[in-house]
Amino acid sequence: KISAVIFDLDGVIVSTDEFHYQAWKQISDQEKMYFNREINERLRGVSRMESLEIILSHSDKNYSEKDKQLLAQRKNEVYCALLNKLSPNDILPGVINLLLSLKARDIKIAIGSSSKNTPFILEQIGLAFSFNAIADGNSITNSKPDPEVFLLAAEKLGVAPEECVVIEDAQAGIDAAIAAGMKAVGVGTAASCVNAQLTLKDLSNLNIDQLIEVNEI
Ligand code: B16
Ligand code: MG
Repeated sequence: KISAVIFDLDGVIVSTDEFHYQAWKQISDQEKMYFNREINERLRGVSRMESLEIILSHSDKNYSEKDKQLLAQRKNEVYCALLNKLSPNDILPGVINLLLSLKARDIKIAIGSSSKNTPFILEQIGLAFSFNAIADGNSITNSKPDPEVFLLAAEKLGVAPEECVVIEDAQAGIDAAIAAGMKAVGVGTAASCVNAQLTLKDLSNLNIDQLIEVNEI
């Protein structure tokens, strides 16, 4: 039985992943740190500070804890300025249709995101009041691949983890879903992920019967 679908935010509902790349690239260039799109792929679903540590592992720079906090803060300022441009037009293909058909079938919907900017992003794209529960980077201590964010979403919904399907674009997120005892659908770049029960380019062709099948695997 499927009672809920938990959506990742960045890379599933909206392509803020490109803004993350641009913001980290700007900070890396200013700091003369090495950064490219390949490293950026490893930041998907990972928290802000852990993302910075991954970038720093490719550089010979040494920063104090306080300097790292300042770098992460600067990155977030650049990122939030980019988020100002977001609008409902940026919602990815298939998302609205899927949300509406889940609601029509009385299947609950939640957000499970590592991002501390989740409330701002949802407001920008006009979906602030669309979900039954929101679990995000502000309410967890361990980020993906730890299952905490998805378990919190299920708890807030009052639904058992095994009755939830997670939709994710990141390997870390798919691992988190499996660790939570849930099923996972991979979209976008995660579509090459072997652990997901179903992989898709985007959500435009996903129907609820497919999700029910995923949950029965
Ligand atoms: P913030 P998701 C994640 O969101 C992003 O994929 C990841 O790249 C980012 O570092 C993380 O949120 C933290 O974001 O700096 O806004 O708190 O994919 O879990 O929705
Ligand atoms: Mg994501």
